[in-house]
Amino acid sequence: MTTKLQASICLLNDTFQTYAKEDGKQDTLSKSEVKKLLQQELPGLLSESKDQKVVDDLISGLDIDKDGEVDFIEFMILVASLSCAYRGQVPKKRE
Ligand SMILES: [Ca+2]
Repeated sequence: MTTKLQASICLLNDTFQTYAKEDGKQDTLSKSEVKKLLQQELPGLLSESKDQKVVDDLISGLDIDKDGEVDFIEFMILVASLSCAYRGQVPKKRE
């Protein structure tokens, strides 16, 4: 039997994989792949901002190590942040 949490983890992996593989590089999302993923899977996130610069900044912000791609860990940081925001919780700043 698969639990709901296990199914959720599989879905997160599948979602990342679906968009990451579009350009042939399976382990990372390019900027355009990130944009497509956000538009299709989190439509509210981008539609709230009509300002292209805000959208670009959001996508750039996901690329924490600034290598020009969003890897699975960077994607999961977005998912974790959104999950916390959904609960109305802001992660504590670590010293
Ligand atoms: Ca990166």
